[in-house]
Amino acid sequence: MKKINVGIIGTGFIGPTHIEAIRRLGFVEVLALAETSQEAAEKKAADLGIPKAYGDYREMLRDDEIQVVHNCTPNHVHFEINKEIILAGKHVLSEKPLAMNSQESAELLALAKKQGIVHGVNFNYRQHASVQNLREKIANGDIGTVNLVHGSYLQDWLLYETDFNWRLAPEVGGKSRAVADIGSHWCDTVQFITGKKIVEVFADLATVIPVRKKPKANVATFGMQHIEETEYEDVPINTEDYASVIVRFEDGSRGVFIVSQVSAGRKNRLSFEINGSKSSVFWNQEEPEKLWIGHRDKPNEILLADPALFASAAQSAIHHPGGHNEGWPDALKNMMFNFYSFIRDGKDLMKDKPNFATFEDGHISMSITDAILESNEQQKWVKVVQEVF
Ligand code: SOE
Repeated sequence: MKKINVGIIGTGFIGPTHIEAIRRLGFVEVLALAETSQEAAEKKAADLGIPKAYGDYREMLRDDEIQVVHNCTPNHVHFEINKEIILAGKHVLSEKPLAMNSQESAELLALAKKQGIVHGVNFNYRQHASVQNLREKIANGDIGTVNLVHGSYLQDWLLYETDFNWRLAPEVGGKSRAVADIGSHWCDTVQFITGKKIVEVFADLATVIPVRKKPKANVATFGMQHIEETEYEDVPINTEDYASVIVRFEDGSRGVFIVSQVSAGRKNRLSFEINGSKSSVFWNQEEPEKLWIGHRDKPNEILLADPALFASAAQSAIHHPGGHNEGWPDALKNMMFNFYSFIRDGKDLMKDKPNFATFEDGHISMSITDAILESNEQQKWVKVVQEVF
């Protein structure tokens, strides 16, 4: 079988993780990458063992051998590049956020539908085996009616004033930082699991570190910089380190979450508890194999991920017998498998249901982020504009 050929734009923190996940599939080839200069592209291509290197992504979009393009660039260029990928007639897998606001994401969704290409957005946390299994459990009524959904997404890689990254600057990262960057994952994951949309929000955002010391050199996402080793300048920060958000779901059920990138010891802790009318569940991305199940009338349980104990619809998300741990890279591989098998099998997003997040989900996510920003500014409840084009 001829492999599906892929080109990757952007090779910072996330691009190489896409490449690794794709390589585990076997039926997809990373044929090319694009960087901001020919020199940088050639160096990365040599490091990562990729045949073609482009110093201009537009040239890569003209390469007829490439069928799918991944947009792994910084947020401020997502919109423009996604648009060009779609107009070039390639399938697209974009990093979130899809664009800088929901007007732009609506435009992308409409364009992607018009062009009839396959579009995906990398909401990878819904691809954890335990998350897929939990969705089935909830759909089967195992925990009863979902009444409450609460949790947080906490990180510590921006804890110190000397921590700096392009995500902090609104002109590059976007007007919202912690909410768009990680709150978006929380919302996508809980909406996926419960099957319910967030329709209204009330938000309080804060910039815990209002002035940061920006190193003269670039620092990669999750990169550490030690102040004594570098020159820096003081930079005022206008994007949020922290948010607390109260949410209402479409069926009237309630929830609340906080996001923070300044919580020492929390590396990438997306967690949620769901309280149903029969029982509760709790899951934490830092220990993705464990699902806590809480009862009122009998002892609580821990379900360790195991194919023998999973719902049949979640079997394809788990690849090893229980105790052979799967984690973040495996969830990303599941994302890639679901996206690429959809393309390989000639499926069509207008007819077939995908098991991955599409630009529709990316647009919903942008609408929630916009509503959160508006709520924070106006200190009132704001409805999420949910129309899908
Ligand atoms: C940085 O906060 C980041 O890399 C996010 O951008 C990702 O979406 C998340 O998966 C991990 O943290």
